Amino acid sequence: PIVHALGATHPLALAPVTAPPASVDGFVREFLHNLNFELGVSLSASSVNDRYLALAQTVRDYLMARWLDDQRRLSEIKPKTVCYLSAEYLLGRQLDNNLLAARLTDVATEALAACGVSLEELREIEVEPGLGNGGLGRLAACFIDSLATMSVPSIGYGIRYEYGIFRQTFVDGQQVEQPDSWLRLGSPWEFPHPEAAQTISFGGHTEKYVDDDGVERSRWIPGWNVLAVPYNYMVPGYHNGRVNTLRLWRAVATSSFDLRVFNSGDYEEAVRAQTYAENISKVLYPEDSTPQGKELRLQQQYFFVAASISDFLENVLGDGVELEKLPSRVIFQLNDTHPVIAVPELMRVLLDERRLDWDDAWAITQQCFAYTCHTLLPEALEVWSVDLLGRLLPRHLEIIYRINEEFLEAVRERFGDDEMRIRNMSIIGEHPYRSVRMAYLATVAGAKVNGVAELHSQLLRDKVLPDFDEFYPGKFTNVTNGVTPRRFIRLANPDLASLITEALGAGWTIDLERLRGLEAYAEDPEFRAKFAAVKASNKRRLSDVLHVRDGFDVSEDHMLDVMVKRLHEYKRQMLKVLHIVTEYEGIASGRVAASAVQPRTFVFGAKAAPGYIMAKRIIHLINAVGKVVNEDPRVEGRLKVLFPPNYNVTLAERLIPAADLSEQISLAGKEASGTGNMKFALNGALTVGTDDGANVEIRQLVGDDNFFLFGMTEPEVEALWAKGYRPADFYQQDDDLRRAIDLIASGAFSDGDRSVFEPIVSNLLYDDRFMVLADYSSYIAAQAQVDAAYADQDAWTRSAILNIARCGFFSSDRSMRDYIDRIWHTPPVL
Ligand code: GL9
Repeated sequence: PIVHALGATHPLALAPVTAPPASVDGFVREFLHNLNFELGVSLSASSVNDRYLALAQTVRDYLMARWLDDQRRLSEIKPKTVCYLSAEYLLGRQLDNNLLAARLTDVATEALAACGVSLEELREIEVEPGLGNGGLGRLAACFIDSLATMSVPSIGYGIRYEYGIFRQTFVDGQQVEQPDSWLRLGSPWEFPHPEAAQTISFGGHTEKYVDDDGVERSRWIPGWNVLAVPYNYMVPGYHNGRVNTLRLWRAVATSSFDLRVFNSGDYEEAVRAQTYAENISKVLYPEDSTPQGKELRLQQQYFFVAASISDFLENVLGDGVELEKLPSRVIFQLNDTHPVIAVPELMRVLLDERRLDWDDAWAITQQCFAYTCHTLLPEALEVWSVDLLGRLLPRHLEIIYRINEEFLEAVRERFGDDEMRIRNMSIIGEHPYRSVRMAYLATVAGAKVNGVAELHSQLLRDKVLPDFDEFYPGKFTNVTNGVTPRRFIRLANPDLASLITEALGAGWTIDLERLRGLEAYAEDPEFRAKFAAVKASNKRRLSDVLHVRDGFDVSEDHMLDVMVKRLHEYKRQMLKVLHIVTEYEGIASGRVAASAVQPRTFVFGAKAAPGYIMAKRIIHLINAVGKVVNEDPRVEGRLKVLFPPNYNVTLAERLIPAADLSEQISLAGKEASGTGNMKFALNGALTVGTDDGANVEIRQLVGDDNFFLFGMTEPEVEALWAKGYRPADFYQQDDDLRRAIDLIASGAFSDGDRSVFEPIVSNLLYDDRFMVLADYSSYIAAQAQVDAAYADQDAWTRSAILNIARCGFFSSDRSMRDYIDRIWHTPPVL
């Protein structure tokens, strides 16, 4: 039993913590209690927000006994624990997921109805915590869901940003960012523990001293510090009663901060100093794969990993554990390079605080970390100038230097004085300025290094870190990404989920390979008809949402062609635009009859990093093309371009189930994996895609007949670069391409002003780093195949079902099994 005794004598204080009765009456009682006693309002006087908050608290109450029990049990069992270190968690709305996990959806619906309250209305007012930029942050959210569902001891560590990813609006078709004040109406899912704050230091200097044993050591005399306050979130497993923890840190000023460091006897200055400290967790950096090397960002990174390591060692590990045993108790998984400063931090703790000698500390550290790389773009690999790092974390810089010295020594021993190789492998880069290469540091320190799809992991070994692969045989591995079927099928597509359950029984939600069973149903006309009806109904549902949100309507008899992901040149939204302009130009010029065009609605969703000018121009162009195409009567409404602003997890959950066609059209070798690609396929959209990232594995699984492949392969891309890529040649040689680009250049989408999109046109013709023009003709041909295939609705539906049946591999549960088997060695603890 879960007893919290503390010398208590009252029987209730000795009794186990229990959940309220999971009946309609029990739920009503708990809900009204929370409304009255936690929110201080009567039902009749309550606002929708009050009711939402009371409902959230009620759901929490049902999960609480399990959460407390799991924490107590794990502190007794002391299993090896995964500490997932991630600067981002793109969680999406919590209410529905938690209701589902706790099997409370039906009870809650009925209980609320009995109170005259609509669950649907409460669902809709939840503001999603957008604490991530895109795929990488959403992956972290899928992983913690899977770990909880699989009963794996794990803690997610991250940052509680006060402002998440910005809210995107369009003004005259151009992106304008608004702050995301997601905490404004209350945050019922979090549990702050200010009393458990950690003090995190920065700045100052180091000094040498001789310790009591006569050993010369270094110590850090920091210049200032902040408090890291933990905010705990429940991470419930699906139908298994397990509740894991996500612990996000918030920066709060210490009292000594203003007193010791910044105080000039000036009250206003002291308050300003406080603001400085609290800035650390103020806002998520909206840069997607182009780190800007800003000091505040390094502060954020160190802030959360230092707090997390200290929390694990002091609060989770338990007393009396010999540090030599640390690797049998923890694996810190580094989600990209953002948390890599954790490596010298653990070394610092072991050396300076726990007084281990270097070799022991290093031996431990090397077993406690593993590193996941999420990119291949060279500009995305983080480097910190030695200047900045040394100013903010002087002791850590010393430690990094020593790690590098010993590493390069070992490289020399192995390969001889190959200075070229030494320079290439050094953790410290010299050009254009002295800097720390965080990916190299992670690779040297990590027990394992993994990429996120087969192709990506291969390219990582062959192209990005070949010397390291040679030096560390067996260190590199692959774990292909996955997505949680709970959120992205069961919750996002309830009608499809019911249809699958009807066919296969309920087990598929936690054993996604069972979707294979749908292969037989793909041949069943009755099942196909049901599937088509679900798709149609999802389109209507999407249309309702977009109508209310943006005034858009989606026609049921249009093919729904969706490209949703961050706006980045390598992802090639521009290629999609050229396809649309080509279709439009054909009609507008009279060469193609509108009636001959397969009706299609193109949907875009994409945020651009606020400083990424070209990405913002492309957003402007998409909106401009949309306006012209949608309003031109010659098109007869057969082509529609919709670009709902502020694409986020909530919108994804509506769009993906309605999609017919999934656009995954990055230049081969650039998209590490993609995860949207998996979500679409699992919801029965067919993919038009390049041989890139996890598209490769999707195509292998679903088969060429059920996938529209186009474009150069990665080796072909390399070969074209090597021979000298001249985009203008493609423009000259392809009439359709020339007409499309000329139409954009003519000002047709900018009220005749040729200057507006001129930078896009020039970039395509004379630079085109991501080879849009080289893949254009192949893409247009693939789209013609798409049109032809869509004309046979029944065959299309069959392909869609086969996509679902064959994509069970892409469950994040499978990704977790791979991490456990190949990297973590942390079995479930039931
Ligand atoms: C990314 C890759 O670009 C994606 O291909 C990959 O699927 C995800 C998850 O592994 O990681 N790396 C990266 O920096 N982002 C990714 O999506 N960017 C964002 O999260 C915005």
